[in-house]
Amino acid sequence: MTSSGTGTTVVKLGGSVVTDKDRDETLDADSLETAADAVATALGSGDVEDLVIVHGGGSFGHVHASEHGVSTTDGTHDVGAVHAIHGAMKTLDEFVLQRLLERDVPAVPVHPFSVASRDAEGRLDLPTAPVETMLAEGFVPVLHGDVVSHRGEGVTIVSGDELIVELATALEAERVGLCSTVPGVLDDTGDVIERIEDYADVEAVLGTSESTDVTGGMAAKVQALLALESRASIFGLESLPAFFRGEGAGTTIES
Ligand code: IP8
Repeated sequence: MTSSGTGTTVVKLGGSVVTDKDRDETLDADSLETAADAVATALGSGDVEDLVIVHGGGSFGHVHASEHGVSTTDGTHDVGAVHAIHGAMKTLDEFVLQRLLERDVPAVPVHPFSVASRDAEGRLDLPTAPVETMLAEGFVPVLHGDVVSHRGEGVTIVSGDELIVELATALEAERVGLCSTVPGVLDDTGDVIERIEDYADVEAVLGTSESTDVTGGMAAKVQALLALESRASIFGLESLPAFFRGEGAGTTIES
């Protein structure tokens, strides 16, 4: 499912990287610029050819989702809530796209709310033909955590972590990365855990995120990446260039 020699790379820029998670609807402009620089360099050097970017919600989506009591399982039929959450994510997405376009990255938006849905059991259906065609035509699709129509629930939240799992599987991605504000998954002494093969080995040290995060913090991210067939990594922003070059970065997650 790729048009290039390096395979498809799927990377998520965590909401905690691109936003200030502790201040409502506030961008972390410096970090976003750094991430956008790394993307532009990776594409310019040929280290990465087919690239899909996903970004999280941070202080944009999560604040509204939690205000309206919406999670990945608890939905709402309140159309005002739908617009508040989706609108905040579109605003954040515009900032992300703008920074990429300024660096000549051919980034194009894909809003999951418009294409994805959940069935009554909560299973996500994300049609990926548009993303595949965008890649084949030389674009860099940019998706984001969003609201998603959910049979029997109205809308619920779809996290960027769920999206990277769906995309990585459907696109048979070579490299899957989750860029976070921490240098990897940390143990209880603050050291980066180099490799995780089984969730049970790290359950005790993961804890819960301190900021408002309706999709579950680091524990959910590790579980989502363990569900992948391919090798994934969680790393800090400083390791994003190394990840794009195909070098080891942060914590490798492979079951
Ligand atoms: O930050 C959640 O995406 P995440 C997006 O990847 C919303 O968990 C709308 C809360």
